[in-house]
Amino acid sequence: MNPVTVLSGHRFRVAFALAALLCVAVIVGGYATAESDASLARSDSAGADISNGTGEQVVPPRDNVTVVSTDSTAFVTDDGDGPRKRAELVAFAPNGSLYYRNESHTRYWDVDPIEGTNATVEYVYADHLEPEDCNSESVCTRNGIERVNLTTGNVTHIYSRITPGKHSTRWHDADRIGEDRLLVADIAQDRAFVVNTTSEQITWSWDAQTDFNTSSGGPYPEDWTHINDVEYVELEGRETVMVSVRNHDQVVFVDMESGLRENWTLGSDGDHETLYEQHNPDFIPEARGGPAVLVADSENGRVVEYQRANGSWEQSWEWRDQRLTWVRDADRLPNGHTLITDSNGDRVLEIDENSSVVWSSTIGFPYESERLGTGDESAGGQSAAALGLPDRTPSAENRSAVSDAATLLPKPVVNGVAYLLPGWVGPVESLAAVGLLVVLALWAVLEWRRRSFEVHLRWPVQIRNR
Ligand SMILES: [Ca+2]
Ligand SMILES: [Ca+2]
Ligand SMILES: [Ca+2]
Ligand SMILES: [Ca+2]
Repeated sequence: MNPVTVLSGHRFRVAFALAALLCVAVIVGGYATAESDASLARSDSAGADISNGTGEQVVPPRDNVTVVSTDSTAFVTDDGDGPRKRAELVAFAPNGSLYYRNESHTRYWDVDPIEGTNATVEYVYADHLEPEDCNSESVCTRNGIERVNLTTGNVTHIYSRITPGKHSTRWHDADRIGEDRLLVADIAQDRAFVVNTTSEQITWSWDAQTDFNTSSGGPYPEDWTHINDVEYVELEGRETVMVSVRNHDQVVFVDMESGLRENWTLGSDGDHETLYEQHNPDFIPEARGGPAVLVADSENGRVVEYQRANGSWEQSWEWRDQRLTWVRDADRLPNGHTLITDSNGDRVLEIDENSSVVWSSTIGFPYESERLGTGDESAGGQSAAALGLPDRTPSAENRSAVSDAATLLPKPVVNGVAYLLPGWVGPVESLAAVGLLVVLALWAVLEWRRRSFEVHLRWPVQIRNR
């Protein structure tokens, strides 16, 4: 077709303006709905009465204390008003009131109950520091592990180290494996290590470069492996560390003496059918119906479980609903329920053995959650195969055309946009935001081409007039 026909007149402008308006309408509609939804005004406890469980109810009641660490989308340590702007460590009492709250750190990550205590946990935090506190010309991050008695509020320092920069250098997980031994997922240096917290000496480590090429995974060195979780497991009687190598879409098993056990690796780089930039895999041993691994399969927007059968991993369970977006934790509880942390869905929920939701709380940008009294992560739970858990995926009639369209976009794009935008922005609003950007960009390009075409038409005239 002649470009003049395509570009002439204002018809294309009307079409672009309508498309842009439609996108804006979806975004505004999403905001208005969220504003009118009182539950989205947060269980986030700002201003709530903190009186160890005797204050007003902020989440639905549930047995035992539930501890939630939350992430933050603030890129600097400044204060913000939005629930996703501020990271916090919160605990809810069985009656749904606030049991504990602290927001003194920039970010909160993995939180673990301490064995033999009622309500004491250890958690990983990150503090963004200014150059003057870093002895450097650029910013840095203090990554640390602290212990808190949620009842008394007494906080104890366990261990911390400073890493340069802030993006992709913040440790996400540490697991206690002895009286003075911590196993750390060192995202900054692409390794897992064990540190003696008394001597502060590193007694064991595994560097991902031992087994992975730097051309694999994410961009090296800025965010190569994104090792975000470690777990000490006994595999066939041998001391083993299970490592979540997020940017390689895999969970690996490292024998603490002989190194990587390749035939146990779950997933492979770029095989997004199996895992897609996962978080927080939990190992369920043979004694509890495994070997199985329960994983928050983040970019795939699902919780998934794999069962070891005949020397390989086979999918044994899958759970997702319309809202689940960028899930980052799932714990199998001793009663067969699963506690799920829906990060971009701003929610922590519990599903029962029929895969039905039995408890759900709206919480701004949670990273991980623990139900006290049920053991660390999935330590007391059985495998999906042993429990016969039914899969749950949204049926076609429960899906909208817009959310189906959202699934066609690259998942990291949708989740990335949702990560950057406020809490009321879900997949639909993210799609509209991306659509708006595309429409405006295309419009600009066409306007520019049209203008250069007109200039091109005028040139011969100008030359003739010389
Ligand atoms: Ca941990
Ligand atoms: Ca862990
Ligand atoms: Ca877990
Ligand atoms: Ca957990």
